[in-house]
Amino acid sequence: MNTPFKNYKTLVEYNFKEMKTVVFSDTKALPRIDKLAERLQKIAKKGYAFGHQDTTSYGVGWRNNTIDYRSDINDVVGDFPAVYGFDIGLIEHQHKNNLDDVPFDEMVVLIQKAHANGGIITISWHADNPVSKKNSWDTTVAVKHVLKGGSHHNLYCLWLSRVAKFMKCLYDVNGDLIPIAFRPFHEMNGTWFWWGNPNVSPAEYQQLWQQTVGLLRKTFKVHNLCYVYAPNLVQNTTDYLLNYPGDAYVDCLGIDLYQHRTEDEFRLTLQINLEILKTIATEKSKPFAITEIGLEKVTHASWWTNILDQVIAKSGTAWVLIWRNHSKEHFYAPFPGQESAIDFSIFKNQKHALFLNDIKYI
Ligand code: BMA
Repeated sequence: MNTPFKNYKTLVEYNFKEMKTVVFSDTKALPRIDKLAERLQKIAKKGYAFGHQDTTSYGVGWRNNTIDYRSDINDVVGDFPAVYGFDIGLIEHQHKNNLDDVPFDEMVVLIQKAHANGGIITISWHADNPVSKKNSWDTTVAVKHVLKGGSHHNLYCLWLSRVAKFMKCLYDVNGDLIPIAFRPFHEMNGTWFWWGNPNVSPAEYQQLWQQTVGLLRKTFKVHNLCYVYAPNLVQNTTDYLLNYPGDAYVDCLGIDLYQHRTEDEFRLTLQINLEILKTIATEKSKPFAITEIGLEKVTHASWWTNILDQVIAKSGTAWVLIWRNHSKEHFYAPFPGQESAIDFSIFKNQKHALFLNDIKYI
């Protein structure tokens, strides 16, 4: 193919010799959490773990019926994802279902099942705006009001206590808490969430993050979390670190980016963002991941091998999480018969693209 991107693989190759042993920031973290750090490091040496949001909750044309354990990914390639994304938006109100209508009690069972099978769990939180009580995309100024001393601080503590309660009920069959890669307040450099710039200053965002981690660890005694900081795509390392709350509060570096325009532009953006992540992660000795990615409706039949994998193979990324398969109008992963399904099978068979069976014993 006549493209200026043919050198991707050599450009992004990760030098593992530079990577020190990863230790997570919570000094009271359960042994399981340290195992997750080790695991992510081992995975990144072998390839990258493939993840999918809500993969077992629903897919195109079906919803979990609590009997059949299903995923569009498994329906297409006969193996499940290695990483399982869930979202706890609306847990703050003690709702029965999350913002995408997944019942929380069902989510707990699906998390337990994915963990028992050897999968890795990551959770995001599309929290409602604590001031307006509207959704995450309502940009009414809120962060300064939830910080200590603010008018909505107590309400925020209550909301966070409900997050803590959820995290602390995620037990496995042996009675051990399941390690969770928690990715709150993501895409904070975008304008669309109440916790995003410019609706919040970088200093306020950092305080929000530090306060959140502090409350979870000290007040609510949650020790099964690995904290993932995940901006939306950036231009350089300064941009990436603009809202960074500090090494003592972050365990893993993420990035969210979607293909909205041409393939060439997306490849380049992905390439640049991986270089940025790699530079910062090496310096900080933290694992890194592509925490959200996708091309809506996967309209490019060879997107998996020709675009995604071409850039991220051997990049050192611990995982890559494809966004959700809500319906035929809103999906990011193939389902049987979808136009990229054949390419997805080729992608799945690459040695470095790791699915559940490839990582379950790591
Ligand atoms: C967005 C969309 C929304 C969804 C939200 C949280 O990207 O998929 O439909 O509610 O994520 O999962």
